[in-house]
Amino acid sequence: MPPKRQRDQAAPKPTSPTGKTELLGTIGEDSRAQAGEFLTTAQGVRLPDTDHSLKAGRRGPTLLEDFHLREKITHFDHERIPERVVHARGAAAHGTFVANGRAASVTKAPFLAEKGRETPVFTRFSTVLGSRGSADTVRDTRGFAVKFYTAEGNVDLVGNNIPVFFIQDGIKFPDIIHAGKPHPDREIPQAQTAHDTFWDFVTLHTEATHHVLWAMSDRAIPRSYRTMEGFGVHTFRLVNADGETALVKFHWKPVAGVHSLVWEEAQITAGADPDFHRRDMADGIEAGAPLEYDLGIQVMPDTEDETFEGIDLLDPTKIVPEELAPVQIIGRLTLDRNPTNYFAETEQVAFHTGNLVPGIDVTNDPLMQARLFSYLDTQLTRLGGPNFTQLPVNRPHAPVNDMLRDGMHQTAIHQGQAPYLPNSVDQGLPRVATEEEGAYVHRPRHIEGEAVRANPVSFDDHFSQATLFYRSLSKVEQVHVVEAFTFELGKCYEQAIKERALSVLANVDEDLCVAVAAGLGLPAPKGKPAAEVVPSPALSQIPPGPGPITGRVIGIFAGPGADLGGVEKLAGAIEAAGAIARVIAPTGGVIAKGKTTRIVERTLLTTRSVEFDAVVVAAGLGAFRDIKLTILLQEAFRHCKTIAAWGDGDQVLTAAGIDTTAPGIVLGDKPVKTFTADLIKSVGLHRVWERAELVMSS
Ligand code: HDD
Repeated sequence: MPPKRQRDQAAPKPTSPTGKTELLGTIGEDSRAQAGEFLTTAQGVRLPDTDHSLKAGRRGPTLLEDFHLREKITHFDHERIPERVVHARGAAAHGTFVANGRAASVTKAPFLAEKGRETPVFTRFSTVLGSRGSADTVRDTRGFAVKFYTAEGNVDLVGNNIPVFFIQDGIKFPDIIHAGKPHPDREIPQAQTAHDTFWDFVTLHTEATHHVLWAMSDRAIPRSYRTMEGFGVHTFRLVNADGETALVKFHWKPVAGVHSLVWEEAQITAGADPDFHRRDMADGIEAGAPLEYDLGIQVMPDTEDETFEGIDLLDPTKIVPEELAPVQIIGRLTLDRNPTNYFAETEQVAFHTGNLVPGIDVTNDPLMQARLFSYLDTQLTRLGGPNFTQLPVNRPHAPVNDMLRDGMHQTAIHQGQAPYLPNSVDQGLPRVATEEEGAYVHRPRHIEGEAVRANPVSFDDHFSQATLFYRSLSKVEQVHVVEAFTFELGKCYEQAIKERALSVLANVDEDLCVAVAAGLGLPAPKGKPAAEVVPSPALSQIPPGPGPITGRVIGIFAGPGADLGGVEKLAGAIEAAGAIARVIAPTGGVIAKGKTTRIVERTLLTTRSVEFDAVVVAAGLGAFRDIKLTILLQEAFRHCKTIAAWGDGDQVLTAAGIDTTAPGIVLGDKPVKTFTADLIKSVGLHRVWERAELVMSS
């Protein structure tokens, strides 16, 4: 019997022209890309050969007459479009949002308000700074952009995994991005903030401090998209059926919990598997483990001064602590379908913060206001003209009846003779709707004031919430922040920038400043950090107890002579818990013992510890020694991952220098129920943080 195919090894479904028409995403007949059995030109003419150009004799020059050669090369020459100016590196998935009805009191938007309403979505995750081909696991803010194809029109919630932003006014967006992108002379470093220009800007421009603290925390190196929070960042204004308004902040809460990599792991992964996050998402979905998030809202009264508990709700560098305004869950997002074609969907999807439906309105947050201009504008360059809303992935599921005509890449064949209103030629149609008929009617609001280039005075507080964030973290998370600052500033060349950064940190927290200064070998300046803050426990991501292990990857080291029955049993238990079991062996192929066989999915040469959330050594390999296995186990130990072994597998651990009495080491005679339960529980805690001090001082 052939060995059974492992779940994560499922081959991608064929998308090539094999005679069947492949439709793009959820889109209709007219978006057919490939059809028929034969290879053809773009004009549909069948081709006899696509490997040889038409030449004057076998050794002769190529003829201009060769229409197939010219078409093939010309099309290839124009395959690329400009990458996004920010968030160029991304991966996406299709799914569904289901509302639970609890938002009905604050919004009339049916996709949020109606219990049980299902809305198709397309979600793209991204890093901000790196180019399209950069690594996934760099230290950076992550984009979390969701397109809801609602029955009333498309809504885009274009958020990040960090709830605040570097700047309070969108006019400074080019400045922060120019500072964060690689230096313009040599175009290095790629996809990271550990360089002079970034730190130059954020230390001269202290409103960035709060976001910088988040960026130096574990939040900026998520374990996966599955374990990442998302935030709408700005305060939105929701409008209910009675016309009442509320000020609201959006949160995506991952069902799998909020978890991160550790820094060394993130760095190794950037080399060993630059596609780590996109692979993890695609493999998880393919293995039947969809990504799930609850959508929550913090609801604040829409008062004249637009503040809540002293927090200016128009300031995007501020959060509202969850303890002051609890996050109320209003629905669930499930991402369960991989895109069919990366370019057509993930690359061409165009988000826009101004894509809204009745029931959701914007506020005067000056960052949000600038974004309302930028997103539509950028697509004109990126997607080559004004008709990108006709691309299958951008097309609304609601009926579209606009008066927009012609332009580059027009693919619609518009009917009628009067693309203007009022008209009589087309019987006055289409007509405008009333609010009752679903029109987006902007709420009348009183606006008055002098034209000034200035901020509200409350925007001047740049440090108190940075202090709140740092002091709300657990000890181990604080150590990670200290290490991140020390690493990043240690990569700067300019002494003055490091010193300025320390003077900023002195205003955040004295201990933080002293620890970073010590790492840099510089004196710690004195500042004026907030004396007392009430910590917000919700800001720490250490889980209070074991969570689900859906989509986690557990490596089982086996090989010739291993207890294969045990491997099968353990793999079954891991998969039953929603995780992925991968067998690692010294060489590839199939391991067989008696009638049991198992495909080797990774060899010691093709893998690295960073691929796994936990590593288990099977019985039967007690005498096995290999430096690559030693490194794998030591890295897993250092990164505070669960390590397990049964039978004589513990000898392999000891030989690798692993202290088998340390926390998070699961040992047993056989992979029986208690063994697997302990393993799953330990992985559910994400990391064995009790081990942190041990590995930090080793
Ligand atoms: Fe932005 C892309 C999120 C501020 C201008 N932004 C972009 C994407 C995300 C965000 C997730 C990628 C969307 C995708 O996957 O295609 N941006 C944010 C958040 C911000 C923010 C959460 C602050 C709260 N952005 C921001 C400002 C400006 C822009 C202040 C300009 C004034 N953002 C853009 C852009 C991009 C973009 C240039 C590049 C590609 C695109 O829009 O489609 O328009």
